[in-house]
Amino acid sequence: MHYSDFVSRVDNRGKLVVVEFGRDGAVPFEVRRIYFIYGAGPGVSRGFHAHRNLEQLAFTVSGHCRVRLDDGRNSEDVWLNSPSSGLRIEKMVWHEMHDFSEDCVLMVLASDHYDESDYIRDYKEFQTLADC
Ligand code: T46
Repeated sequence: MHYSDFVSRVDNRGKLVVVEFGRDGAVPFEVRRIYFIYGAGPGVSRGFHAHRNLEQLAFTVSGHCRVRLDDGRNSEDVWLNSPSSGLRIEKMVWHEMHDFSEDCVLMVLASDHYDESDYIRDYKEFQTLADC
């Protein structure tokens, strides 16, 4: 499991989280796209795919959700619940997002532009390509 911790400035006015690209190593790739997922709410699940080449870093700006990561051999569930800690979603890792809180805003930094051909949305195909 790979997390990137962002610099967090805390004082009596609240918290300020800094994500600086290409400086502190917290984002281990060049960011070419940012997207947000929100309004998912309880009972909704998303994802269910792997990426052939895309590298991503996901964190919750607010709320929480559970992410299942599966490399074809092992799977692990982790909770995303902090704006100051990003979860690395590496290429060729099957991922699913579950248990969104109603206030969840999931922000994802991605290493490339949107390209549907980069998605593997069939689990059996993923397992074959992951050489399991
Ligand atoms: C991922 C997880 C964490 C676009 O047109 N542009 C975009 O940049 C993205 C991300 C999506 N879309 C379109 C494709 C679909 O028609 O938006 C629609 C919903 O996308 P999708 O069903 O793939 O959403 P999720 O939540 O299942 O997956 C998303 C990302 O697509 C994916 O790359 O890793 O979040």
